[in-house]
Amino acid sequence: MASHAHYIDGEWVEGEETFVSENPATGESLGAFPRGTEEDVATAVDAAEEAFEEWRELSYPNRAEYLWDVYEELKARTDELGELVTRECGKEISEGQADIVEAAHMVEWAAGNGRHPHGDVVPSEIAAKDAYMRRSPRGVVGCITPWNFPIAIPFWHMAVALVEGNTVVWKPAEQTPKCAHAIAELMVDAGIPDGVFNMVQGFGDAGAAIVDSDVESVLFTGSAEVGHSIANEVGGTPGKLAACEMGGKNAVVVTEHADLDLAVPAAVLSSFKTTGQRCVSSERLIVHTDVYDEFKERFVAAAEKVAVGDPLDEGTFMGPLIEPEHREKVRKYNDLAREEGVEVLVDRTELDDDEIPDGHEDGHWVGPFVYETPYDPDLRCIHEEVFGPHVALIEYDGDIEHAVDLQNATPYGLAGSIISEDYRQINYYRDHAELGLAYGNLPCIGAEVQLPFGGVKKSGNGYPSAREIIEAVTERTAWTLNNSKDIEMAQGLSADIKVEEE
Ligand code: UN1
Repeated sequence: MASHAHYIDGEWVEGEETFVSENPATGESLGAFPRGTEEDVATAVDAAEEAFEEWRELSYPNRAEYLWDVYEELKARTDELGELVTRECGKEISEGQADIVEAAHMVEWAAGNGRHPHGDVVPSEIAAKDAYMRRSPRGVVGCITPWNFPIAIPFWHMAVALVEGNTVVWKPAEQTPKCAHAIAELMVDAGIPDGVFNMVQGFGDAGAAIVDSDVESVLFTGSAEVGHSIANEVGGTPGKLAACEMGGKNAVVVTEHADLDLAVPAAVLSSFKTTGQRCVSSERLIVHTDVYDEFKERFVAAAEKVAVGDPLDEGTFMGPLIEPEHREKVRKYNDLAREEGVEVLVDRTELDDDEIPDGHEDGHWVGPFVYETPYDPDLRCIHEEVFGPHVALIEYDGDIEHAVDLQNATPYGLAGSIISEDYRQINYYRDHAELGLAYGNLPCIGAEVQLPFGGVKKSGNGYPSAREIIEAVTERTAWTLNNSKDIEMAQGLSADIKVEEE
Protein backbone atom coordinates (compact mmCIF):
# COMPACT_ATOMS: atom_id res chain seq x y z
CA MET A 1 0.00 0.00 0.00
CA ALA A 2 1.34 3.41 -0.94
CA SER A 3 1.61 5.69 2.06
CA HIS A 4 -0.64 8.48 0.84
CA ALA A 5 -3.10 7.99 -1.95
CA HIS A 6 -6.76 8.23 -2.84
CA TYR A 7 -8.83 5.18 -2.02
CA ILE A 8 -11.01 4.29 -5.00
CA ASP A 9 -12.78 1.03 -5.81
CA GLY A 10 -10.83 -0.95 -3.23
CA GLU A 11 -7.42 0.34 -4.36
CA TRP A 12 -4.97 2.93 -3.10
CA VAL A 13 -4.57 5.18 -6.14
CA GLU A 14 -1.66 7.59 -6.56
CA GLY A 15 -2.15 11.01 -8.09
CA GLU A 16 0.09 13.06 -10.36
CA GLU A 17 -0.06 16.35 -8.54
CA THR A 18 0.43 16.39 -4.78
CA PHE A 19 0.00 18.83 -1.92
CA VAL A 20 1.54 18.91 1.52
CA SER A 21 -0.25 18.88 4.88
CA GLU A 22 1.35 21.05 7.55
CA ASN A 23 1.06 21.16 11.31
CA PRO A 24 -0.50 24.60 11.96
CA ALA A 25 1.35 24.94 15.29
CA THR A 26 4.84 24.36 13.88
CA GLY A 27 4.73 24.40 10.09
CA GLU A 28 6.19 20.86 10.14
CA SER A 29 5.26 18.79 7.08
CA LEU A 30 2.99 15.83 7.75
CA GLY A 31 3.32 14.31 4.31
CA ALA A 32 2.32 14.67 0.69
CA PHE A 33 -1.12 13.76 -0.61
CA PRO A 34 -2.55 13.43 -4.10
CA ARG A 35 -4.64 16.28 -5.40
CA GLY A 36 -7.83 14.77 -6.80
CA THR A 37 -9.00 15.62 -10.30
CA GLU A 38 -12.36 15.45 -12.05
CA GLU A 39 -11.27 12.09 -13.50
CA ASP A 40 -10.52 10.70 -10.03
CA VAL A 41 -13.97 11.78 -8.89
CA ALA A 42 -15.60 10.28 -11.99
CA THR A 43 -13.82 6.94 -11.41
CA ALA A 44 -14.88 6.97 -7.75
CA VAL A 45 -18.52 7.74 -8.61
CA ASP A 46 -18.56 4.92 -11.20
CA ALA A 47 -17.11 2.52 -8.65
CA ALA A 48 -19.66 3.58 -6.04
CA GLU A 49 -22.51 3.11 -8.53
CA GLU A 50 -21.26 -0.33 -9.42
CA ALA A 51 -20.90 -1.38 -5.77
CA PHE A 52 -24.34 -0.07 -4.83
CA GLU A 53 -26.35 -3.00 -6.21
CA GLU A 54 -24.71 -5.57 -3.94
CA TRP A 55 -24.32 -3.34 -0.91
CA ARG A 56 -28.01 -2.46 -0.85
CA GLU A 57 -28.92 -6.16 -0.81
CA LEU A 58 -27.19 -6.72 2.54
CA SER A 59 -29.33 -6.44 5.65
CA TYR A 60 -29.02 -3.39 7.87
CA PRO A 61 -27.30 -5.34 10.70
CA ASN A 62 -24.87 -6.86 8.18
CA ARG A 63 -23.92 -3.48 6.80
CA ALA A 64 -23.56 -2.20 10.36
CA GLU A 65 -21.06 -5.00 11.15
CA TYR A 66 -18.36 -3.18 9.16
CA LEU A 67 -18.99 -0.05 11.18
CA TRP A 68 -18.77 -1.90 14.50
CA ASP A 69 -15.18 -2.82 13.58
CA VAL A 70 -14.47 0.87 12.95
CA TYR A 71 -16.08 1.71 16.30
CA GLU A 72 -13.82 -0.74 18.17
CA GLU A 73 -10.73 0.80 16.55
CA LEU A 74 -11.82 4.35 17.35
CA LYS A 75 -12.31 3.33 20.99
CA ALA A 76 -9.01 1.48 21.23
CA ARG A 77 -7.00 4.22 19.48
CA THR A 78 -8.57 7.40 20.89
CA ASP A 79 -5.30 8.78 22.27
CA GLU A 80 -3.22 8.05 19.19
CA LEU A 81 -5.80 9.35 16.71
CA GLY A 82 -6.55 12.32 18.99
CA GLU A 83 -2.90 13.29 18.82
CA LEU A 84 -3.00 13.05 15.03
CA VAL A 85 -6.01 15.41 14.98
CA THR A 86 -4.16 17.87 17.20
CA ARG A 87 -1.02 17.72 15.07
CA GLU A 88 -2.88 18.27 11.84
CA CYS A 89 -5.60 20.75 12.76
CA GLY A 90 -4.12 22.42 15.84
CA LYS A 91 -6.98 21.85 18.30
CA GLU A 92 -5.65 21.40 21.82
CA ILE A 93 -5.18 17.80 22.84
CA SER A 94 -8.39 17.25 24.83
CA GLU A 95 -10.30 18.56 21.81
CA GLY A 96 -8.31 16.26 19.52
CA GLN A 97 -9.37 13.32 21.66
CA ALA A 98 -12.98 14.55 21.90
CA ASP A 99 -13.06 14.51 18.09
CA ILE A 100 -12.36 10.75 18.16
CA VAL A 101 -14.90 10.21 20.94
CA GLU A 102 -17.53 12.11 18.92
CA ALA A 103 -16.66 10.00 15.86
CA ALA A 104 -17.06 6.80 17.91
CA HIS A 105 -20.41 8.02 19.23
CA MET A 106 -21.66 8.71 15.71
CA VAL A 107 -20.52 5.32 14.44
CA GLU A 108 -22.16 3.68 17.47
CA TRP A 109 -25.38 5.58 16.76
CA ALA A 110 -25.42 4.63 13.08
CA ALA A 111 -24.47 0.99 13.58
CA GLY A 112 -26.86 0.60 16.53
CA ASN A 113 -29.61 2.12 14.42
CA GLY A 114 -29.12 -0.77 12.01
CA ARG A 115 -31.15 -2.86 14.48
CA HIS A 116 -33.84 -0.26 15.09
CA PRO A 117 -37.13 0.02 13.22
CA HIS A 118 -36.96 1.92 9.94
CA GLY A 119 -40.08 3.43 8.46
CA ASP A 120 -43.61 3.38 9.82
CA VAL A 121 -46.68 1.21 9.90
CA VAL A 122 -49.50 3.55 8.84
CA PRO A 123 -53.25 3.02 9.27
CA SER A 124 -55.47 2.69 6.23
CA GLU A 125 -59.11 3.72 5.85
CA ILE A 126 -59.72 0.28 4.40
CA ALA A 127 -59.46 -2.47 6.99
CA ALA A 128 -58.14 -4.97 4.46
CA LYS A 129 -55.19 -2.79 3.49
CA ASP A 130 -51.79 -2.68 5.18
CA ALA A 131 -49.99 0.60 4.62
CA TYR A 132 -46.36 1.39 5.37
CA MET A 133 -43.77 4.06 4.89
CA ARG A 134 -40.68 2.13 3.82
CA ARG A 135 -37.20 3.48 3.27
CA SER A 136 -34.63 2.54 0.68
CA PRO A 137 -31.14 3.88 0.00
CA ARG A 138 -30.79 6.59 -2.64
CA GLY A 139 -27.57 5.34 -4.23
CA VAL A 140 -24.27 7.20 -4.30
CA VAL A 141 -23.84 9.86 -1.63
CA GLY A 142 -21.19 12.56 -2.05
CA CYS A 143 -19.68 13.80 1.23
CA ILE A 144 -17.67 17.01 1.59
CA THR A 145 -16.31 17.65 5.07
CA PRO A 146 -14.41 20.41 6.92
CA TRP A 147 -11.05 20.37 8.70
CA ASN A 148 -12.18 21.43 12.18
CA PHE A 149 -13.66 18.03 13.13
CA PRO A 150 -11.55 15.96 10.75
CA ILE A 151 -12.52 12.54 12.15
CA ALA A 152 -15.96 13.19 13.68
CA ILE A 153 -17.74 15.02 10.85
CA PRO A 154 -16.81 12.51 8.10
CA PHE A 155 -18.54 9.90 10.25
CA TRP A 156 -21.58 12.17 10.76
CA HIS A 157 -21.99 11.89 7.00
CA MET A 158 -20.71 8.48 6.09
CA ALA A 159 -21.69 6.21 8.98
CA VAL A 160 -25.43 6.73 8.52
CA ALA A 161 -25.23 6.89 4.71
CA LEU A 162 -23.49 3.49 4.62
CA VAL A 163 -25.70 1.69 7.14
CA GLU A 164 -28.76 2.93 5.23
CA GLY A 165 -27.38 1.10 2.17
CA ASN A 166 -25.78 3.88 0.15
CA THR A 167 -22.24 3.90 -1.18
CA VAL A 168 -20.08 6.99 -0.71
CA VAL A 169 -17.58 9.23 -2.47
CA TRP A 170 -15.87 11.44 0.08
CA LYS A 171 -13.74 14.56 -0.39
CA PRO A 172 -12.08 15.48 2.92
CA ALA A 173 -10.79 18.96 3.73
CA GLU A 174 -7.47 19.79 2.09
CA GLN A 175 -6.13 20.96 5.47
CA THR A 176 -6.50 17.54 7.12
CA PRO A 177 -5.66 14.83 4.56
CA LYS A 178 -3.69 12.75 7.04
CA CYS A 179 -6.71 12.38 9.32
CA ALA A 180 -8.70 11.43 6.23
CA HIS A 181 -6.09 8.86 5.33
CA ALA A 182 -6.44 7.36 8.82
CA ILE A 183 -10.21 7.05 8.28
CA ALA A 184 -9.67 5.31 4.95
CA GLU A 185 -7.32 2.85 6.68
CA LEU A 186 -9.99 2.12 9.30
CA MET A 187 -12.47 1.36 6.52
CA VAL A 188 -9.99 -0.88 4.71
CA ASP A 189 -9.12 -2.75 7.92
CA ALA A 190 -12.84 -3.28 8.55
CA GLY A 191 -13.02 -5.02 5.15
CA ILE A 192 -15.55 -2.68 3.60
CA PRO A 193 -16.33 -4.09 0.12
CA ASP A 194 -14.62 -2.50 -2.89
CA GLY A 195 -16.34 0.60 -4.21
CA VAL A 196 -18.64 1.02 -1.20
CA PHE A 197 -16.37 3.64 0.38
CA ASN A 198 -14.25 5.89 -1.85
CA MET A 199 -12.04 8.78 -0.80
CA VAL A 200 -10.67 11.39 -3.19
CA GLN A 201 -8.23 13.78 -1.53
CA GLY A 202 -7.98 17.34 -2.79
CA PHE A 203 -9.37 20.84 -2.97
CA GLY A 204 -12.58 22.63 -3.88
CA ASP A 205 -12.36 21.61 -7.53
CA ALA A 206 -12.64 17.94 -6.50
CA GLY A 207 -15.55 18.84 -4.22
CA ALA A 208 -17.23 20.70 -7.09
CA ALA A 209 -16.74 17.66 -9.33
CA ILE A 210 -18.65 15.56 -6.77
CA VAL A 211 -21.49 18.12 -6.70
CA ASP A 212 -21.62 18.16 -10.53
CA SER A 213 -21.50 14.38 -10.84
CA ASP A 214 -24.37 11.90 -10.86
CA VAL A 215 -24.37 11.37 -7.08
CA GLU A 216 -27.92 11.20 -5.71
CA SER A 217 -27.28 13.19 -2.51
CA VAL A 218 -24.65 15.68 -1.45
CA LEU A 219 -23.83 16.13 2.23
CA PHE A 220 -21.81 19.21 3.06
CA THR A 221 -20.52 20.73 6.29
CA GLY A 222 -18.41 23.87 5.94
CA SER A 223 -18.45 27.51 4.94
CA ALA A 224 -21.63 29.40 4.13
CA GLU A 225 -20.25 30.53 0.80
CA VAL A 226 -19.66 26.99 -0.50
CA GLY A 227 -22.75 25.58 1.21
CA HIS A 228 -25.07 28.12 -0.40
CA SER A 229 -23.72 27.44 -3.86
CA ILE A 230 -24.11 23.68 -3.35
CA ALA A 231 -27.65 24.09 -2.01
CA ASN A 232 -28.56 26.26 -5.01
CA GLU A 233 -27.00 24.00 -7.57
CA VAL A 234 -28.24 20.70 -6.17
CA GLY A 235 -31.63 22.15 -5.24
CA GLY A 236 -32.17 23.06 -8.89
CA THR A 237 -31.57 19.51 -10.09
CA PRO A 238 -34.69 17.34 -9.93
CA GLY A 239 -34.06 14.06 -8.12
CA LYS A 240 -30.94 15.29 -6.34
CA LEU A 241 -30.86 16.24 -2.67
CA ALA A 242 -28.43 18.27 -0.58
CA ALA A 243 -28.08 18.58 3.18
CA CYS A 244 -25.76 21.43 4.07
CA GLU A 245 -24.68 22.73 7.44
CA MET A 246 -22.90 26.06 7.55
CA GLY A 247 -21.68 28.49 10.14
CA GLY A 248 -23.33 31.36 11.95
CA LYS A 249 -22.79 34.56 13.87
CA ASN A 250 -23.75 32.87 17.09
CA ALA A 251 -24.56 34.65 20.34
CA VAL A 252 -24.73 34.04 24.07
CA VAL A 253 -27.45 36.10 25.78
CA VAL A 254 -26.70 37.00 29.41
CA THR A 255 -29.79 38.42 31.09
CA GLU A 256 -30.15 40.49 34.28
CA HIS A 257 -31.07 37.23 36.04
CA ALA A 258 -27.89 35.41 35.01
CA ASP A 259 -25.59 33.70 37.48
CA LEU A 260 -22.31 35.28 36.40
CA ASP A 261 -20.30 32.41 37.86
CA LEU A 262 -21.88 30.36 35.11
CA ALA A 263 -22.18 33.08 32.47
CA VAL A 264 -18.48 33.93 32.30
CA PRO A 265 -17.15 30.38 31.75
CA ALA A 266 -20.04 29.64 29.35
CA ALA A 267 -19.03 32.68 27.29
CA VAL A 268 -15.31 31.85 27.40
CA LEU A 269 -15.95 28.26 26.26
CA SER A 270 -18.38 29.40 23.55
CA SER A 271 -16.01 32.02 22.16
CA PHE A 272 -12.53 30.61 22.54
CA LYS A 273 -12.70 26.83 22.49
CA THR A 274 -11.13 25.56 19.22
CA THR A 275 -9.74 29.12 18.89
CA GLY A 276 -13.23 30.20 17.80
CA GLN A 277 -13.09 27.84 14.81
CA ARG A 278 -16.31 25.89 15.40
CA CYS A 279 -19.30 26.70 13.28
CA VAL A 280 -21.12 26.92 16.62
CA SER A 281 -18.58 29.29 18.24
CA SER A 282 -19.98 32.51 19.66
CA GLU A 283 -18.80 35.88 18.33
CA ARG A 284 -21.50 37.96 20.06
CA LEU A 285 -22.23 38.31 23.78
CA ILE A 286 -25.52 40.13 24.33
CA VAL A 287 -25.48 41.28 27.96
CA HIS A 288 -28.12 43.07 30.06
CA THR A 289 -27.15 46.49 31.34
CA ASP A 290 -27.74 45.52 35.02
CA VAL A 291 -24.94 42.91 34.90
CA TYR A 292 -22.93 44.40 32.03
CA ASP A 293 -20.08 46.03 33.95
CA GLU A 294 -19.37 43.06 36.14
CA PHE A 295 -19.68 40.59 33.27
CA LYS A 296 -17.40 42.72 31.12
CA GLU A 297 -14.74 42.98 33.80
CA ARG A 298 -14.72 39.23 34.41
CA PHE A 299 -14.88 38.23 30.74
CA VAL A 300 -12.10 40.63 29.79
CA ALA A 301 -9.91 39.32 32.64
CA ALA A 302 -10.47 35.77 31.38
CA ALA A 303 -9.75 36.70 27.75
CA GLU A 304 -6.49 38.38 28.80
CA LYS A 305 -5.39 35.18 30.50
CA VAL A 306 -6.56 32.19 28.41
CA ALA A 307 -3.53 30.08 27.57
CA VAL A 308 -2.65 30.19 23.87
CA GLY A 309 0.12 27.83 22.86
CA ASP A 310 1.31 24.36 21.95
CA PRO A 311 -1.87 22.33 21.43
CA LEU A 312 -0.11 19.15 22.54
CA ASP A 313 0.54 20.71 25.93
CA GLU A 314 -2.25 19.91 28.39
CA GLY A 315 -2.01 23.40 29.87
CA THR A 316 -3.09 25.01 26.59
CA PHE A 317 -6.62 26.31 26.05
CA MET A 318 -6.28 27.68 22.50
CA GLY A 319 -4.08 26.28 19.76
CA PRO A 320 -3.20 28.08 16.52
CA LEU A 321 -5.49 28.99 13.64
CA ILE A 322 -5.60 26.46 10.85
CA GLU A 323 -3.59 28.27 8.15
CA PRO A 324 -1.87 31.57 7.27
CA GLU A 325 -4.77 32.72 5.05
CA HIS A 326 -7.13 32.22 7.92
CA ARG A 327 -4.92 34.19 10.29
CA GLU A 328 -4.96 36.98 7.69
CA LYS A 329 -8.76 36.88 7.62
CA VAL A 330 -9.01 37.11 11.42
CA ARG A 331 -6.54 40.01 11.47
CA LYS A 332 -8.57 41.80 8.80
CA TYR A 333 -11.78 41.44 10.77
CA ASN A 334 -10.05 42.71 13.92
CA ASP A 335 -8.88 45.73 11.90
CA LEU A 336 -12.33 46.15 10.41
CA ALA A 337 -13.93 46.27 13.87
CA ARG A 338 -11.50 49.02 14.83
CA GLU A 339 -12.24 50.93 11.61
CA GLU A 340 -15.94 50.60 12.32
CA GLY A 341 -15.35 52.48 15.56
CA VAL A 342 -15.83 49.83 18.25
CA GLU A 343 -14.15 50.10 21.66
CA VAL A 344 -11.42 47.46 21.81
CA LEU A 345 -11.13 45.79 25.23
CA VAL A 346 -8.64 42.98 24.59
CA ASP A 347 -6.29 42.77 21.65
CA ARG A 348 -4.06 39.72 21.52
CA THR A 349 -4.06 39.62 17.71
CA GLU A 350 -0.26 39.54 17.73
CA LEU A 351 1.15 37.39 20.50
CA ASP A 352 4.27 38.52 22.34
CA ASP A 353 7.38 36.54 21.50
CA ASP A 354 7.50 35.03 24.99
CA GLU A 355 3.94 33.69 24.51
CA ILE A 356 5.00 31.61 21.50
CA PRO A 357 6.48 28.31 22.62
CA ASP A 358 9.97 27.34 21.40
CA GLY A 359 9.92 25.58 18.06
CA HIS A 360 6.50 27.06 17.26
CA GLU A 361 7.60 30.30 15.60
CA ASP A 362 5.96 29.22 12.33
CA GLY A 363 2.57 28.55 13.91
CA HIS A 364 -0.47 30.60 12.91
CA TRP A 365 -0.93 32.27 16.27
CA VAL A 366 -3.63 34.63 17.33
CA GLY A 367 -5.10 35.37 20.75
CA PRO A 368 -8.50 36.74 21.78
CA PHE A 369 -9.83 40.00 20.38
CA VAL A 370 -12.71 41.44 22.43
CA TYR A 371 -14.57 44.71 21.86
CA GLU A 372 -17.74 46.47 22.89
CA THR A 373 -20.19 48.33 20.73
CA PRO A 374 -23.76 49.52 20.87
CA TYR A 375 -25.92 47.47 18.51
CA ASP A 376 -25.82 48.94 15.01
CA PRO A 377 -27.40 47.09 12.08
CA ASP A 378 -24.75 48.48 9.72
CA LEU A 379 -21.69 47.09 11.51
CA ARG A 380 -20.18 44.29 9.46
CA CYS A 381 -18.06 43.06 12.38
CA ILE A 382 -21.12 42.00 14.39
CA HIS A 383 -22.93 40.43 11.43
CA GLU A 384 -20.29 38.50 9.47
CA GLU A 385 -18.76 35.23 10.62
CA VAL A 386 -15.03 35.50 11.36
CA PHE A 387 -14.44 31.90 12.55
CA GLY A 388 -11.90 33.00 15.12
CA PRO A 389 -11.55 34.37 18.66
CA HIS A 390 -13.16 37.69 17.71
CA VAL A 391 -15.93 38.65 20.15
CA ALA A 392 -18.31 41.58 20.49
CA LEU A 393 -19.93 42.59 23.78
CA ILE A 394 -23.29 44.19 23.05
CA GLU A 395 -25.10 45.82 25.98
CA TYR A 396 -28.89 45.80 26.00
CA ASP A 397 -31.50 47.37 28.20
CA GLY A 398 -35.08 46.29 28.67
CA ASP A 399 -36.77 42.92 28.46
CA ILE A 400 -35.95 39.51 27.09
CA GLU A 401 -37.85 40.31 23.89
CA HIS A 402 -35.24 42.90 23.09
CA ALA A 403 -32.37 40.49 23.78
CA VAL A 404 -33.94 37.89 21.50
CA ASP A 405 -34.45 40.51 18.76
CA LEU A 406 -30.71 41.19 18.92
CA GLN A 407 -29.92 37.48 18.93
CA ASN A 408 -32.03 37.13 15.77
CA ALA A 409 -30.55 40.19 14.04
CA THR A 410 -28.28 38.21 11.70
CA PRO A 411 -28.97 36.29 8.52
CA TYR A 412 -27.78 33.12 10.29
CA GLY A 413 -29.36 30.80 12.83
CA LEU A 414 -27.08 27.99 13.89
CA ALA A 415 -26.34 27.94 17.64
CA GLY A 416 -26.94 30.13 20.67
CA SER A 417 -27.46 30.09 24.38
CA ILE A 418 -29.21 32.01 27.13
CA ILE A 419 -27.83 32.39 30.64
CA SER A 420 -30.60 33.17 33.11
CA GLU A 421 -32.05 31.90 36.38
CA ASP A 422 -35.55 32.99 35.30
CA TYR A 423 -37.45 30.20 33.59
CA ARG A 424 -39.83 32.64 31.89
CA GLN A 425 -36.93 34.31 30.13
CA ILE A 426 -35.52 30.92 29.19
CA ASN A 427 -38.85 29.77 27.79
CA TYR A 428 -39.31 32.96 25.80
CA TYR A 429 -35.85 32.51 24.31
CA ARG A 430 -36.51 28.82 23.59
CA ASP A 431 -39.65 29.70 21.66
CA HIS A 432 -38.41 32.77 19.78
CA ALA A 433 -34.66 32.51 19.16
CA GLU A 434 -34.22 31.53 15.49
CA LEU A 435 -31.74 28.71 15.96
CA GLY A 436 -31.10 25.11 15.05
CA LEU A 437 -29.17 24.44 18.28
CA ALA A 438 -30.19 26.35 21.39
CA TYR A 439 -28.99 25.98 24.97
CA GLY A 440 -29.98 27.24 28.41
CA ASN A 441 -27.28 27.85 31.02
CA LEU A 442 -24.63 26.19 28.88
CA PRO A 443 -22.07 27.21 26.28
CA CYS A 444 -23.44 27.15 22.72
CA ILE A 445 -20.90 24.50 21.67
CA GLY A 446 -20.66 20.81 22.42
CA ALA A 447 -23.76 19.17 20.94
CA GLU A 448 -24.11 15.42 21.33
CA VAL A 449 -24.44 13.26 18.23
CA GLN A 450 -27.96 11.97 18.87
CA LEU A 451 -29.38 15.49 18.48
CA PRO A 452 -30.19 16.98 15.10
CA PHE A 453 -27.29 19.22 14.08
CA GLY A 454 -28.04 22.01 11.64
CA GLY A 455 -29.20 25.56 11.37
CA VAL A 456 -32.09 27.72 10.22
CA LYS A 457 -32.03 30.79 7.94
CA LYS A 458 -28.71 31.01 6.08
CA SER A 459 -27.02 28.48 8.35
CA GLY A 460 -28.28 25.46 6.52
CA ASN A 461 -30.80 23.28 4.81
CA GLY A 462 -31.12 19.76 6.09
CA TYR A 463 -29.17 18.25 8.94
CA PRO A 464 -26.13 16.29 7.78
CA SER A 465 -25.87 14.14 10.89
CA ALA A 466 -27.50 11.33 12.88
CA ARG A 467 -31.23 10.60 12.56
CA GLU A 468 -32.01 13.67 10.47
CA ILE A 469 -29.51 12.75 7.76
CA ILE A 470 -31.65 9.74 6.97
CA GLU A 471 -34.00 12.10 5.11
CA ALA A 472 -31.18 13.07 2.76
CA VAL A 473 -29.83 9.57 2.11
CA THR A 474 -33.01 7.50 1.78
CA GLU A 475 -36.11 7.47 -0.38
CA ARG A 476 -39.47 6.86 1.20
CA THR A 477 -41.99 4.61 -0.43
CA ALA A 478 -45.62 4.60 0.59
CA TRP A 479 -46.33 0.87 0.22
CA THR A 480 -49.90 -0.42 0.42
CA LEU A 481 -50.91 -4.08 0.25
CA ASN A 482 -54.45 -5.34 -0.21
CA ASN A 483 -55.33 -8.47 1.78
CA SER A 484 -58.78 -8.89 0.22
CA LYS A 485 -59.82 -10.38 -3.10
CA ASP A 486 -61.78 -7.22 -3.82
CA ILE A 487 -60.53 -3.76 -4.55
CA GLU A 488 -61.83 -1.14 -2.19
CA MET A 489 -60.67 2.41 -2.77
CA ALA A 490 -59.96 5.02 -0.13
CA GLN A 491 -61.75 8.38 -0.01
CA GLY A 492 -65.00 6.58 -0.96
CA LEU A 493 -63.81 6.44 -4.55
CA SER A 494 -65.94 4.03 -6.57
CA ALA A 495 -64.16 0.85 -7.66
CA ASP A 496 -66.97 -0.06 -10.03
CA ILE A 497 -65.95 -0.29 -13.64
CA LYS A 498 -69.07 0.84 -15.40
CA VAL A 499 -69.68 -0.42 -18.89
CA GLU A 500 -71.71 0.92 -21.73
CA GLU A 501 -75.18 -0.47 -21.95
CA GLU A 502 -75.64 -2.95 -24.79
C1 UN1 B 1 -18.66 22.57 14.21
O1 UN1 B 1 -18.78 23.53 14.93
O2 UN1 B 1 -18.17 22.69 13.08
O3 UN1 B 1 -21.50 20.93 18.87
C2 UN1 B 1 -19.09 21.22 14.68
C3 UN1 B 1 -20.26 20.95 18.81
C4 UN1 B 1 -19.56 19.76 18.18
C5 UN1 B 1 -19.60 19.85 16.69
C6 UN1 B 1 -19.20 21.19 16.16
N1 UN1 B 1 -20.20 18.55 18.60
O4 UN1 B 1 -19.60 21.86 19.26
